[in-house]
Parts: sequence; structure tokens; C-alpha cells
Amino acid sequence: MKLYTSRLAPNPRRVTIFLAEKGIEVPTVEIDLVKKENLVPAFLGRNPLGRVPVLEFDDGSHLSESIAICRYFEATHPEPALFGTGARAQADVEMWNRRMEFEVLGNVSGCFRHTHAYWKDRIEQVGDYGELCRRTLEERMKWLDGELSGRPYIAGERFTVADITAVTAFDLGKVAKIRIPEALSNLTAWYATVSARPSVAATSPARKSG
Ligand SMILES: N[C@@H](CCC(=O)N[C@@H](CS)C(=O)NCC(=O)O)C(=O)O
Repeated sequence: MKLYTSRLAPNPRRVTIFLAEKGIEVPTVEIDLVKKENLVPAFLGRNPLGRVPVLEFDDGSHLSESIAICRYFEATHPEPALFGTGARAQADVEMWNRRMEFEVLGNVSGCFRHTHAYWKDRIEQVGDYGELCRRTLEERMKWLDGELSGRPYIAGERFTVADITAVTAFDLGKVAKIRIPEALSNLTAWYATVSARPSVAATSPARKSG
């Protein structure tokens, strides 16, 4: 088994954090997105969409999509449970992870892709859309701050995949000059707590490589 990943990118980072939380070691192959190594024919053979992460199995088959890969490892290594335990908790985690993907990561990513120079020659940028994503995200941060007033983690009392999605999104946001306002004290405290976890700190894009 091999994981095709990219150290600084948020989606593969979700898988890396997930694996670290579970104590699972998988050999990795670093794909340099700046050099467009994700767009060469050999990589497109693994994922025709040209995106990381991709999990390669020993039979030569491939699995893409961060959450699908995380689900695979949740099934093979159930402890600690990062998608919740029991019908209700699992549904709650699913709801919160989807919210973090659509409402937080989606807006951070929209802002980054449509306002940052990295994407200039890669996609057709619509600056106004990027700024709309930034404003929408500001509203979503206020909402999340309110949600976190009564619990330590996004989906409740335990750290879950929803926290992983959210923290990787906020770390990506820094590239697009998105910061959690200090006035949002619950969200700020949550971010500090989650960022201090060894799995998250060790994979921080701000960390020097090597
Ligand atoms: N929905 C996919 C998204 C994968 C994705 O967009 N990956 C990014 C890195 S975070 C990528 O490979 N981008 C290609 C590029 O930068 O050209 C997932 O969850 O894995």
C-alpha cells in the first residue's frame, strides 16, 4: 500500500492527520503540485482528476477522495473512532464533517483559488467570487464560534474527522490572508487546542520541512 500525497495541501493533510491519530503508518510518495506532478500521465492513471490524495493498494487498484480513504482506515482500524461510535454519534459527525467541508473548506478553497496568484494560470479566476467566499466565511466563523460555546470540539465532546477538516481549512486560509478574529473566542480556543495536537502540529504547513 502507498499513499500519494502532498505535504502542504489540505486534503492529503486530512488523511495524514487521520492516520497519525490512529497510529497507522503507510509509505508515502510526495507529489509536487507546483511542478504539476499531479498532471503527468502516470499520475492521471491513478486518479484521472489529477488530485491528491490517492491510496494505492497492493493489487494496483486506487482509492481517491480524502474522506473515502479515511473511512477505509476507520473500518480497518476502528480505534480511536474518528467518525463517531453508534448510530446517532456517527450521524452527528457526518453532519458536522459535511458542514465543515461545504461551509468552511469550500469557502476557504473558493477564496484561495479565486484570489491567489498560485491559481492564476491553472484555473479561470473570478476575483469577485473569491471575495464573496471570503465574506461568506466571515459569517460562517461567527456561526461556528456560537456553536463552540457549549462544547470543546466541532461535533461534540470528542475530537473527530470534523475537527480535522476544519483545522486544515483554517490553516489553508492563512495563504489567502484569512484569520480567525480574536473576538471569536470559542473558535480561537478550539483552533489553539486542535493545532496543539501532535498529529496536527507535526503536519502544519508553517512547519519547516526536513
Ligand atoms: N475532494 C477531494 C479534493 C482533492 C483535491 O482537491 N486535492 C488538491 C490538493 S488539496 C489537489 O490535488 N489539487 C490539484 C492541484 O493543485 O492542481 C478530496 O477530498 O480528496
